[in-house]
Amino acid sequence: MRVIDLRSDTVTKPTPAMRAAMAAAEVGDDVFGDDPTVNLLEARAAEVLGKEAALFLPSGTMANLVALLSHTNPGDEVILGDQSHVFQYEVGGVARVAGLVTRTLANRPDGTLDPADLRAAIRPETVHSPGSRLLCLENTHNRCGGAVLPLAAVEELADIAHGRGVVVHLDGARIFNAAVALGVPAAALAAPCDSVSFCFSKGLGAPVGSVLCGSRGFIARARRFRKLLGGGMRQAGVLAAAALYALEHHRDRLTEDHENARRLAEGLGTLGPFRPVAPQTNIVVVEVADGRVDDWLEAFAAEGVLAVAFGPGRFRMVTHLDVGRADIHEALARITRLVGARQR
Ligand code: TLP
Repeated sequence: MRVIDLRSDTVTKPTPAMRAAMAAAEVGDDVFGDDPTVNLLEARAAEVLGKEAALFLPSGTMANLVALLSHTNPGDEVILGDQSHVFQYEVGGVARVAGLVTRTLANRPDGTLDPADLRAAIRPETVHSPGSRLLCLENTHNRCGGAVLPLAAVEELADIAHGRGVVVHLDGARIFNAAVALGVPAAALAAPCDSVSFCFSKGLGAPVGSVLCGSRGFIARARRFRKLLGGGMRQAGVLAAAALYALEHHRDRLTEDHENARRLAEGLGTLGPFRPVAPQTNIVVVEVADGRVDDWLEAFAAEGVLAVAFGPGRFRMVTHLDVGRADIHEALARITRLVGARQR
């Protein structure tokens, strides 16, 4: 039985063409700045995101942590959404490693923050209080079901922050999903933000790697923090070649993932136990109206369909390069059979 793995878009395997690019990569010692393929990737990523410079990192988590470290001093305050990946899923590195005070604001269902909440939250450094130094946004927003933050919302929040001396980092792990969904260049979504990270290892389909983009001075600081965290890699061009291949060849096809997510949600919505949230991109969040999430996930897995629990009473399915339209039909057919058998 073919396993249809919808746990995340991180599960993709490199394609033959991507492996060929990896095998042919020119490499050098990247800590010495000598890896031509990493240098090319960083230049290209900075160009695509409209920033001065970029830094290749092993993961999205490290890219965000390096951004937090590079923008702040220990004891500063970072303002971020209560559903953000940095706050929910990065093992508290924001406090434990970066030494920051976290001020969470409620994410609205569309992944944005309320501008009034942001205005009220920003505080200056005084003899008593830590100063708000950094605002973190996320686009697309994972916990909000792959929601796309509209450009106007990002601009408004960034303007408020900048007006009060607060810098802005965008966790753009899936920024190209947002760009494709809105039909705008990723650089336009990054423009209001001082720094932006994005992942090659999600929708773009590379095996490893993320990049952090920003001003030259910021990236010079970030390079030291990457080394501090043990993220300075040596002949990393083998990985950068896969990332470069993904960046050049796998951006436009993200629309297919979005269509497949829509098909998946529509199909699941016809089945009694499930209430899918209409997806905007490649993430389908499903509320379970009948039965326990873990029981359903176990039953799906027994039929070769993998998904993950995603908060109380919810599971998540993510479409990606390694699941085609036929796989979505097949997954729906297997789940439909399961639901039928349970109702009998
Ligand atoms: N997200 C993973 C899990 O950690 C939940 C997933 O399967 O979606 N920012 C965002 C918005 C992310 O969704 C992720 C990964 C990261 C950062 C971290 O990237 P990695 O996994 O490369 O450290």
